[in-house]
Amino acid sequence: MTAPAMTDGFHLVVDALKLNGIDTIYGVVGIPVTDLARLAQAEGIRYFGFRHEQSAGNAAAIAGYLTQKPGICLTVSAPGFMNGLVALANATTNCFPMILISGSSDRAIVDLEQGDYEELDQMNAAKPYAKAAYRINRPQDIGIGIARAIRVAVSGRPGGVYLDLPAEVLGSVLDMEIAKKSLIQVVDPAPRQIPAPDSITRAIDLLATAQRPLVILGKGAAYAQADKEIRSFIEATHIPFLPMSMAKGLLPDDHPQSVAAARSYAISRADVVILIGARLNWLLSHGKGPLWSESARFVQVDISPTEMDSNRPISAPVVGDIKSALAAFNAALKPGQIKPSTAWLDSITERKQKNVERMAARLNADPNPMSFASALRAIRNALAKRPDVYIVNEGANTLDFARNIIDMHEPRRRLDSGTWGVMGIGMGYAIGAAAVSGQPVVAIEGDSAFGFCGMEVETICRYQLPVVTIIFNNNGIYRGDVSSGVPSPTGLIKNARYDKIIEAFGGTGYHVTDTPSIIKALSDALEAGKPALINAVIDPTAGTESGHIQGLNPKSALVV
Ligand code: ADP
Ligand code: TPW
Ligand code: MG
Repeated sequence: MTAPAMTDGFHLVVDALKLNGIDTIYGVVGIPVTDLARLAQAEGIRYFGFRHEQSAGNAAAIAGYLTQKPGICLTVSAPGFMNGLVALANATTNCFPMILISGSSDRAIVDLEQGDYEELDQMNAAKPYAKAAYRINRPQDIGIGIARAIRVAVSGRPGGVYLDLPAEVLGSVLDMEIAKKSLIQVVDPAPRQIPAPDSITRAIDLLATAQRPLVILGKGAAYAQADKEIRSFIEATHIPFLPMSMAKGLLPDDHPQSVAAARSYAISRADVVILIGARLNWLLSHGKGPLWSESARFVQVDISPTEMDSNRPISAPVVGDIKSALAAFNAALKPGQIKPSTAWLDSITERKQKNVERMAARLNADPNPMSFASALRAIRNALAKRPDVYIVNEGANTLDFARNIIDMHEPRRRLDSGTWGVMGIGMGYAIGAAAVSGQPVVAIEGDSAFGFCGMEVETICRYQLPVVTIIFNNNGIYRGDVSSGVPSPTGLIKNARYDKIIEAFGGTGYHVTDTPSIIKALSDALEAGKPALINAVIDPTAGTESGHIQGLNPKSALVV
């Protein structure tokens, strides 16, 4: 009799991922996952090795956002896992589907705190920061563990899932026949969630009473890939729309119904607001005054039932997935049933014009050194014919100005600091976006923001990704140091040459001090389609403390 064919935990993890269509892993290797990454690569899964787990996790998260499939991040035990945990928590906060798979040390030793190599109770550490955290304790459970992780990550409100893989499980062997039967190919892991028909009627009835309706599109709407349904609802009803930062491009920013240029005017005067995949969190002032009117009433379309009434009463909750919900709206709408008043539409047009004219002076100025606005105008011009380019953006002033100045024309092309306003997502998001799309990426980075993830420039060069990083170099967090002497808490080194960093890895560096040079550098870099970094010198006095959210700094009653 011949011995039964055997397999092991390493093979089962790779088989389970492949069976579920997962084709890419972002990670940092070491004990006990090095062979797992090697095997995955040998079996045809793309592996991107990073310099820090946080960036690997950010790449996985944004890949999840762009593809509706969970992005996979692979880390080693304890410190590697902890480095990845920030990205997992950020993914959960932003509703991006990802799975952090981490190797872990010997359970028996970890649980008695006997001091193993890289000892940590990782599953319990991950729990508060993830949508779910699981541990696979036996090789025959690898299939079900991965199936559960995938389903949790993408169903309902997407989020981050932690999956703990003890070293022992990876090395365990299992009879091939038993192993084969243990794998699961998930069927319809993010099923449509069709809203109740009466919730659609209630919402349309409320919108039909509105004189001054407003649509707010959030990144949940972008994630849902319901671009056609959303556009036809907005165009059929003529309701003005406001995109949240990452929803820009869902309809083009130059669409006549966009009210981005009259944001506070529209928000403060709207009588019925329909939120589509956007939460009434700090980014929308919690739906409260002084920005919002006390009498405004809300329709909210969201997959998460408990999002309703979280900040303000929602008169017409529509719980379901956005694609199904918008299709239901479109099917139920009668022509002319929802009709914004002409006075409302005219007043918005007028306000938009005024604001655009007011902005024009700042935008058209060409100061030396460059301001945020002048540098961004140059970038906007260089990108004018490239709607395919992904924009990654972080910083304070760099983020606020870029969000307003760089128009988006395609859905899901703008990726930024998001719900947490977190710094350090830039290079990870850029790599993830380039990896899943194969399209060029331009990362517009504050000099401080870049510092959180800058070493990933080596990763970009190693994989020859078409990523152009532009550093808005104002010598600091918000502003540069004005005096010399002891560096201030916000100051960074003066006149740093970030362009030299990429040259160390064979990429192309540009050092630019005026707007024609930015346009040329960016156009050349995009044309080349190779890794490049543009060090753009910005007036160190141009920024403001905390950018547009200065008011969130606590103020002491003692300070006048
Ligand atoms: P923004 O920051 O752009 O305002 P948020 O991240 O606050 O957006 O809100 C996104 C919302 O979208 C979340 O409440 C989430 O539950 C919801 N969401 C995500 N995917 C879907 C979907 N497919 N259908 C419906 N709602 C979704
Ligand atoms: C993980 C706090 C918010 S914005 C910012 C920091 C450090 C950097 C702003 O400077 P930058 O941009 O990038 O040079 P600019 O154009 O204004 O000069 N740690 C984390 N996240 C956040 N948000 C911070 C710190 C912060
Ligand atoms: Mg700065």
